[in-house]
Amino acid sequence: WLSGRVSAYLAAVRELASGWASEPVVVGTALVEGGMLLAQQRRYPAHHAGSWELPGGRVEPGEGEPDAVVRECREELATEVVPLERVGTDIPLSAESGMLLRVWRARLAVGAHPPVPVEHRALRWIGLSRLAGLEWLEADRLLLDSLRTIMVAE
Ligand code: 9L3
Ligand code: MG
Repeated sequence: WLSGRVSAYLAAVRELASGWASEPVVVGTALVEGGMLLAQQRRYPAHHAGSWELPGGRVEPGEGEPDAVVRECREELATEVVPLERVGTDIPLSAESGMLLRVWRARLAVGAHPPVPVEHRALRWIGLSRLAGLEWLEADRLLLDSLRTIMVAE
């Protein structure tokens, strides 16, 4: 009886530890409509304020990346999106945090409301010609070539 309880306990500890070991992921959303990409301007923290990024945020424990994309777009844009596929490579957010940015291409769901800036300073639909001129967060800027590719393919 005792050894059964001990091994069940050890299995639970092992499962917890594997969750801790995995790298935290931040999802970004490449929402492209009619060849235009949606960018949003951060309000906080201070060192990011005024810079532009793809909508998104941290994946919660036990949450899938596409589900996180849908949830973040509901929270930040008050709209409904459909995640389609990954765009570009994993981008390390900073050496200390160990977080990775993983971007998903998405479309607005049929009948979805137009996105609005719920917690951000502004939203902007960006065409190819203005993509490079925007003041992107460093991590997002590294994805511009991949973003161009999906905008052209639209
Ligand atoms: N981040 C960078 N690029 C993005 C997103 C959505 C997030 N496109 C960075 C900024 C923050 C961290 O990831 O340091 C967590 O994002 P959030 O939860 O503040 O949106
Ligand atoms: Mg966010």
